[in-house]
Amino acid sequence: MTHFIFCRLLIGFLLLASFFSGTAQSKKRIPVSQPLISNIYTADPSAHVFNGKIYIYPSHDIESGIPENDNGDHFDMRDYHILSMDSIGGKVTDHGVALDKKDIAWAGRQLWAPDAAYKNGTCYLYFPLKDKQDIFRIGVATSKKPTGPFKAEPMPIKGSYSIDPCVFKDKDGSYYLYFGGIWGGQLQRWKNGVYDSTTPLRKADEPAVLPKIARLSADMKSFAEPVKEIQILDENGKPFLEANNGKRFFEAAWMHLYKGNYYFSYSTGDTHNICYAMGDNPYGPFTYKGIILKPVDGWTSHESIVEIKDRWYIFYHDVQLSGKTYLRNVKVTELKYRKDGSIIPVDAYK
Ligand code: FUB
Repeated sequence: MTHFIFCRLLIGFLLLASFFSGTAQSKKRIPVSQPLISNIYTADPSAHVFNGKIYIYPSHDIESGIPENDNGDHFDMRDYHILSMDSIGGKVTDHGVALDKKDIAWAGRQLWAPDAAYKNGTCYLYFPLKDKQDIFRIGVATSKKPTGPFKAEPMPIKGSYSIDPCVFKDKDGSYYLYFGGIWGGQLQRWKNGVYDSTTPLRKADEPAVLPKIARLSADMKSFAEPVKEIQILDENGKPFLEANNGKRFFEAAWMHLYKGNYYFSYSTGDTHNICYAMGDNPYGPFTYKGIILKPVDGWTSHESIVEIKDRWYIFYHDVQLSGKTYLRNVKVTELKYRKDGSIIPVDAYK
């Protein structure tokens, strides 16, 4: 009798388990795009067209074995690989290790989201990395080829801090570096150029922390001016408070020009949106306009937006290959604008 009851219970348990796993599967979202490569994990794709070819500068995710926390210690990346392709949908080439942490004199840990510019036959790779005091700085490395190998400058860019550099070439040929990220990106710990590791995150009723910008010098290796703050305003011209975490800046700055207007895009981090705000010059202020990319699978979201052969694309990442927040894969899908210049939000899943 006991055996009979045990068998009935076991069958019941198995039926319940299969019901719930079926439900979970039916909730799995169907991606609109596939990972660009699957031989390594990649994230934070900064895409550019240099001399008619598409280059992608991503983070290279690895299994570090470090437990996950809000500072992102588990994102302990150690090198960069550059990807290239001749056209969207074409073959993607992984060019191997382009820069290794062991070759950066000031390196502490964590090579996070990079970006690159190509000027007068030299490619400049901008990268965030913690120094030996565990403070994020931004370094620059150069190569004659967009795919590297890159040689890092002996010191980080003077006056640089935090993460997620985005290098932008303006209409007049000037280059600007946008940067910053809160939480693990440490931006909340900086005040007037001074770092304080004990500074807490902003409270809900305090103004949100803002991204930073500096024009680059002609040699692309230093700031040509003091770092400035970028204002992101709501539709009433008011800065966002920290409480408005569905719209305020978190990380992943990107700038692109469309029909003469400046589109500053970014991730809202803990609410997982990629948003944009518009302005009429590189410094802003920028007025919030809406969501570009709805939350993707995984915790982080990070975009780049680029025009390729008269069409616009958003490069992004999710965790389709691994299901793990820190082992991501880069993707691309088309981006469309309405006639009034607003962006039609992208859903990365059907
Ligand atoms: O890849 C590490 C960090 O995760 C990046 O710097 C952020 O933008 C987020 O994607």
